[in-house]
Amino acid sequence: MSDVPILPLTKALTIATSDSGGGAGIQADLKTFAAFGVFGLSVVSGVSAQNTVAVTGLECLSPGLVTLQLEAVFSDIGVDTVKIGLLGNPENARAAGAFLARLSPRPDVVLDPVMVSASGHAFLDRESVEAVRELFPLATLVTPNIPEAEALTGLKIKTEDDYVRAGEKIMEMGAGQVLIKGGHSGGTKSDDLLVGPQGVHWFTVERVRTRNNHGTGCTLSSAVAACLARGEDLEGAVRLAKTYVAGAMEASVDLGRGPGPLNHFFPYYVYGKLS
Ligand code: PXL
Repeated sequence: MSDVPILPLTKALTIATSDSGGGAGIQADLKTFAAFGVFGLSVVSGVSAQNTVAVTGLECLSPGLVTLQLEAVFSDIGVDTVKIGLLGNPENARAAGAFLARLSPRPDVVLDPVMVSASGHAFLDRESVEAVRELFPLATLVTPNIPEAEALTGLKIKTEDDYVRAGEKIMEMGAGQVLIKGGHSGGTKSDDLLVGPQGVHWFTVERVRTRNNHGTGCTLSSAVAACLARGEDLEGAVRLAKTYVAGAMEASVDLGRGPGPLNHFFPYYVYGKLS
């Protein structure tokens, strides 16, 4: 008998955009699902031309094709959890929202309100941000970083109270729970705040000193979705996801001239020179 592990079959779906550089977007999401032993499904909303330095192009697929992909996946295969990443335009956000709103029962949805790439490219105009905000009532968890939470709420986030107020404001927009990610805060720790109906919970990990942060947000939200698919509760899923992202950053890859990608498979191998 082989000693390959046998896992219960769980399925996570990402609705997001392709990153030709392989570090963020759909590619990061599918790698993350695979690292957690969750079968990954993908509905592609758009295709970006990018590397570690810049985003040089982004085209969205039609909302009709987004809906057809969703129908194909849900009608035959089924989905335990959904992660929503960059949808790219209001039409595709509305198509995804309309489809998910009709599902009963609806799987848990982890929504990463992606606005800016690690290389500094602004992905969404005002109308697209508004369309993403309209998806919040469908989301079990929304995972903004500090600049995204500030853009969504109009608040400045500096103190612990600011985190709480921003999380509560995003819950008022309909999100089930909110994880404000402190990665942009500076300091030696990377503190995230989970705000939910039961109160707040801080998660702290030691900040990983690397400039390779391309795709960290995508990876965190996908890891939460994967852990939920495997039956973790939300707090447990966030804790495991944060530990996973820290490990993947420790093992990150010096690829390209800008911020490189994570090593999503660090539990299985790292890259280096053979001695
Ligand atoms: O990490 C945010 C993100 C999401 N989706 C795509 C991206 C990025 C960041 O670069 O490229 C396609």
